[in-house]
Amino acid sequence: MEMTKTLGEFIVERQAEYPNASGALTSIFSSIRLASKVVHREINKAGLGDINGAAGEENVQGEEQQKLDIYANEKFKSALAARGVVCGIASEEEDKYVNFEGNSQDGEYVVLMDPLDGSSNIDVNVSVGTIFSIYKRVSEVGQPVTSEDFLQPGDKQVAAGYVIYGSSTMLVYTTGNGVNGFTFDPSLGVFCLSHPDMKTPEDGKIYSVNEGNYIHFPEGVKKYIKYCQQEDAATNRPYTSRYIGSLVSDFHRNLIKGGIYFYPPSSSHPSGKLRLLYECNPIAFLAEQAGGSAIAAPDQRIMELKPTELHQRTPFFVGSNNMIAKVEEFMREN
Ligand code: P6P
Repeated sequence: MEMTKTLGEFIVERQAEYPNASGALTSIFSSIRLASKVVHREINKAGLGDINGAAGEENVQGEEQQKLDIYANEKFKSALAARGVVCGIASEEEDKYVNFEGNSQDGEYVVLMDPLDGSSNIDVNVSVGTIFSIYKRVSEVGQPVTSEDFLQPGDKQVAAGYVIYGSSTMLVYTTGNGVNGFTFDPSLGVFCLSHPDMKTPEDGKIYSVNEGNYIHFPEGVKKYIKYCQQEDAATNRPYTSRYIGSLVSDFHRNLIKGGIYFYPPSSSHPSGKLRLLYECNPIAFLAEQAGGSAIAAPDQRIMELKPTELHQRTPFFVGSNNMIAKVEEFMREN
């Protein structure tokens, strides 16, 4: 049986897609791949207790015990700082953006990430993910990064992706030329191409939303949810409700099967809950590259939003085109 292509081989082969990045993106993906393997290993031991202790406890070696999301943040941050092509990062786990000293100041890229999204699910053994977004810096090479490097609209992303630590660990990414998925083979220690050229169905039967917030949703969103629940064979309704509480997991399933994930504005979260820069923009890039859509409101593409704050939140609707169009219709009418 022919060996499938590894992530490393695939990236080098496709390097021509991003000629102006020379080997930089290859190097960045190598860092992400390495950190993903380390986090995969720790997550798969998490159930053994001493790994996912809260920050501040001491483990058996007397080291400061770290929560897994802080652990993941440190692993991705150090892997990205090590190669001199990334000049700084922003992370859900860091209040401010982080400038990388030394020769990294000559780096031309910044990376924004949620190192372990959905980490509260770790303790109950539900799959979680890492989300990353890569931009070319806009500040002067050789100087410290500035906030402008991070506050770029999603349309300026040069690459984005996620790692899902589920029944298997997968890395799914795009550089703007389609979406490809790689499954980690722990026996070989490599990510192998398992989902080439991923495309999401135009339509779907799955809707993913926390219906516990229903009473706080805008009228149009409430009406869309009721639409999903109505009986209508011609339009495959009622749809199926699937909500894991882990964005990467819900999005990954819907990407493959078709569906819509939404975290609307509500009275408790007027701007929604999800973070624009390192959750919604990268997921939106992947969705659009796979033939789907991602909006914050009717006729408002996520990737056109001009960020003003590093950790700003946004309402988020992402998934199959026809389902996004339908929820837009309900929101326009109400
Ligand atoms: P709620 C996890 O905390 C997260 O950021 C996403 O991964 C997930 O989809 C969402 O929040 C869950 O939020 O309010 O429904 O528990």
